Amino acid sequence: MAETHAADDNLEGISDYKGPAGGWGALGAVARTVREQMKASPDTRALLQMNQPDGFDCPGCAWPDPKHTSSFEFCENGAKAVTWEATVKRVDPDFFAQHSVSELWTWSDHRLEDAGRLTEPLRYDPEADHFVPISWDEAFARAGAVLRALDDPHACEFYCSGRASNEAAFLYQLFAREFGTNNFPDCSNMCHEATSVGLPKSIGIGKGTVTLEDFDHADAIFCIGHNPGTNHPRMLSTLAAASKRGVPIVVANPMRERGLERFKSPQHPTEMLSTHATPLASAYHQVRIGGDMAMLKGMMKLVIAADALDHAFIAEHTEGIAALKADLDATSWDWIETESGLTRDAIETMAKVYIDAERVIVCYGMGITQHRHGTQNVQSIANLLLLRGNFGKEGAGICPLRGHSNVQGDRTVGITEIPTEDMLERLDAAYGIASPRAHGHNAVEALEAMREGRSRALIGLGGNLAVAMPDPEACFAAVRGLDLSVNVLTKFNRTCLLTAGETLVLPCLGRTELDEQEAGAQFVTVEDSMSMVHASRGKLKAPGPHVRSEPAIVAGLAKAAMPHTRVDWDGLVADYDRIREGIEQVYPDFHAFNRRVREPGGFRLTIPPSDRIWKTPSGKAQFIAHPSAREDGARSMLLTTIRSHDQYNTTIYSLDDRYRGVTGRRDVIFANEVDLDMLGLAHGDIVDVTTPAGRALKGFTVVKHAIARGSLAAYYPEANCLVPLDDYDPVSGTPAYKSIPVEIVRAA
Ligand SMILES: Nc1nc2c(c(=O)[nH]1)N[C@H]1C(S)=C(S)[C@@H](COP(=O)(O)OP(=O)(O)OC[C@H]3O[C@@H](n4cnc5c(=O)[nH]c(N)nc54)[C@H](O)[C@@H]3O)O[C@H]1N2
Ligand SMILES: Nc1nc2c(c(=O)[nH]1)N[C@H]1C(S)=C(S)[C@@H](COP(=O)(O)OP(=O)(O)OC[C@H]3O[C@@H](n4cnc5c(=O)[nH]c(N)nc54)[C@H](O)[C@@H]3O)O[C@H]1N2
Ligand SMILES: [Mo]
Repeated sequence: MAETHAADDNLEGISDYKGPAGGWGALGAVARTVREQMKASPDTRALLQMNQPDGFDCPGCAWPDPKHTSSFEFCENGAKAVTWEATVKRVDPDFFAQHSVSELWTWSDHRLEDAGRLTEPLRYDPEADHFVPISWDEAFARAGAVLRALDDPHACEFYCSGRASNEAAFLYQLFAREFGTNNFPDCSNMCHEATSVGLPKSIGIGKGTVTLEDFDHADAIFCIGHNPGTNHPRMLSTLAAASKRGVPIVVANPMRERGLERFKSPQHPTEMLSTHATPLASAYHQVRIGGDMAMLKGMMKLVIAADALDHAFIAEHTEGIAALKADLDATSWDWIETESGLTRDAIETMAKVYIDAERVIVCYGMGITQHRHGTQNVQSIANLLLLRGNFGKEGAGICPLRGHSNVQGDRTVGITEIPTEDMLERLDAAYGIASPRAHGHNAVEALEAMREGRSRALIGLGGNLAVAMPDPEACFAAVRGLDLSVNVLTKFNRTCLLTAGETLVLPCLGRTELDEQEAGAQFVTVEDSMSMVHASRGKLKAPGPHVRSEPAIVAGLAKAAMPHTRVDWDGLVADYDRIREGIEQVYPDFHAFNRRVREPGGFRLTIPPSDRIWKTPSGKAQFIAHPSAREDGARSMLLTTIRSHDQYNTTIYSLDDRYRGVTGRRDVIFANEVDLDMLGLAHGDIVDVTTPAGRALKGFTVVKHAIARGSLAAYYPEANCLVPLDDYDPVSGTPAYKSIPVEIVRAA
C-alpha cells in the first residue's frame, strides 16, 4: 500500500468543491476581480455595458446572446476578461526601465500580465537588456526595414489571435496578401481546425448549424468534450432552461465538471436565496480520453440495429451510408468498450436518448478536436446526426463551441492559409493587388519553418504563440532565431521576452475601449459561434494617449512594409465603414453590411445546411467512415490538458480553479483513485510524468479526482512541454493537446 501520511503535506489548497456552478461563489469572484484590477475606477460601469445593444461584445467567449439585446447577460468569467483588460495597472516606460528582460523571464505568466496594460511602443535594446520606449514612426520604420529586406515574402508569418475584430483581421489579411503570402498561423489552428476542415467534407460548411433559439426546441442535447461552466458560462443559462423543460442533457467527458452538473444562476434572485440549484446533466458518461469516436460508433451501431434511421432524409440528402454501415459492422463491441472506457449498457442508454428524441443538438469543444484523430471525431458526430436527419430542422444540429470571441469571424474574413480562388479573385479585384496563390503555413507549419530558419519574421496580432503551442523549448528557440518579432498586444507576455534580431511590442486598444478615428468614434464587428454578426462599441478611455487601435497598427505596419502599396490604408482606418465595404465586396454574404450590422442584434450569415443545402462537391451530405484502429497499441495512460476556471488561454487570472477544488496552485495532475492504487501512488504524492520520447513534467502533485480510468489531466500551458510539435491531427494540423501518452511515477 502506498503511504499516505507524507502526502498530506503536499495537499495544501486541494479540497472538494461541493457547491453548484455559478451561485454566490461566482458573485464573490466578480467582486474580487473588480477590487483587484479596477480599484475604485469609475470604469466598473464597463461591466454593465457588456453585451448590451449599444455596448461592446464580451471578449470572453463566442457564445451568442439572446438577440444581443438582453438586459443583463454577463458572467463571472466575462467579468474577469473585462476587468483584466480595464485594469488600472500599467506597464509604462518606468516599469521597463526597472525590470530587465532577464529578470522578467523569471516572472510567472500570471505576474507578467498582471503587471498591467501596455501604454507605449517598445523595442528591445540588447545592450541594456531592457525594453525601451520608441515612437510609433520609429516602430513602424524598424519593422518595415526588416520586412522589406526579406528575400521572400513567405518568410514572414502573420499570426492572428481569435480576439481580433473582423475589421482588424480583414486589414491584416489584406496586408499579408499584398505583401505576398498566405502564411496565417492562427489560433483556430490550435482549436477548431478539425471543425473547419472536417465539417465541410460532411455537410459543406465548417461552422455550427444551430441558433440559440434551436435550444428552445431540442428534445435532447449532447455535450461532448467541453466545459461550459468555465469556458462558455453564458451557455449554462441555456442548458438550465432546457433542463427545466425536461430535456435530457447527456454529457460525455472524462472529468466530472461542476459546470455540467448543476447551476445556480447569479441573475436569478429566488434561486440565489434558496438552496436549490438547477441540475444540468441528466446522464454523465466519463468516457476515456480519446475514446469519443468509439463511443459514437457504439451509438451509431445501436441506431442502425434499432432501425431508427431517417430513411427518407438519408435517401434524399446523403451519400456514403453503405461504407459507414460496413465499417460499423466490422467494429466490435470489445473495441468500443476498451477504447471508450464505457460499458455497452452505458452506450445503450445514450443511444436510447438519441433515438427517442425527434430533434437533437450535439455540442462539442476541445475534448473532441485536439486529438490526433480530431477531424475524424468531428465527422463522427456529423455521421451520428445525419443518421436521423438532425440537420435543417428546428431544434437540431451541430454546435461546435468556438473558442475566442471572434475566432470564427476572423476565418470568415480571410485569415486562412488555404484561401479559395474565388475569394482571392474578389480581393484582388477590390484592391488592385495580386494575391499569392500558393497555400501558406498553419500554426504547426509556421513554427517548423521558423525553427528551420525558412521563416525570418513573425507578426502577432494578439496571442502568446510560443507559449500556446506544443513544445515550448522548440518554440522559444524558433522565435529567438528570427530577424523580427512584432507583438501587437494589450498586455506584455512571455512571447515578447523571446527576443529576436528586432523585437517590437506595440500597445493596442482592447474591445472595451473607445476607438476614435478621423470620422469619429468607430465600432467593430464580430461573429459568434452561431454565425451572428454584430457590432461591438468600446466605451472606456484608452489606457494611455499613445495606444492605437488594431486596424491603425496593421495599417502602419503595412505602409512601412510596402512603400508602393496599392491600398489606401489611411482612408480605411479613418472610417471603418470603408473596411466593411471591402469585406462586403470580397464576401457577398455580407451584402448591405453597414446597414444590416446597425440593426439591433445584427444578422446571421448563411448556413446552407440549415435549409438542407449541402455545398459539397456532389451536393449531398456525406457519411464519412473512419476505420476503428487501435491507436496506441498496448494503451498507456493518456493525459489531457485543460483550462482552469481562472485562466484565459495563456492568460492566468489567478492560481485558483474553484470548481475542481484547487486554490492557489496549478502544479497538479488529476488522476483516478483506482488507477492511483494500481500504480502504487497516493493522493498527494509528488510525481513525474514522462512520455516515451523522454519529455517530462517533474515534481507535480497527483490528486485524486472524478476522472475516467486510464486518464490523467493537467493544466495548459504548464503541461505543453509534454506535447511534441509534430504530434498533431494530420488532416487539420491541430496539435494533439488532449491525448498525450504518458507514464506517471513517484518523483525520486
Ligand atoms: N474563461 C475562459 N473562457 C474561454 C477560454 C479560456 O481559456 N477561459 N478559452 C476560449 C478558447 S480559445 C477555447 S478554444 C474554448 C475552450 O473551451 P473547452 O473546449 O471547454 O476547453 P478545455 O478546457 O480545453 O476543455 C475541454 C473539456 O474537454 C474535456 N476533455 C479532455 N479530453 C477529452 C476527451 O478525450 N474526450 C472528451 N469527451 N472530453 C475531453 C475536459 O475534461 C474538459 O472538460 O474556450 C474559450 N473560452
Ligand atoms: N496544452 C494545450 N495548449 C493549448 C490549448 C489546450 O487546450 N491545451 N488550447 C489552444 C487554443 S484552443 C488556443 S485558442 C491557443 C490560444 O492561446 P493564446 O495565444 O494564449 O491566446 P490569446 O488569448 O489569443 O492570447 C493572449 C494574449 O493576447 C493579448 N490580448 C488580449 N486582448 C487583446 C486584444 O484585444 N488585442 C490584442 N492584439 N491582443 C490582446 C494579451 O496580451 C495576451 O497576452 O492556445 C492553444 N494551446
Ligand atoms: Mo481556442
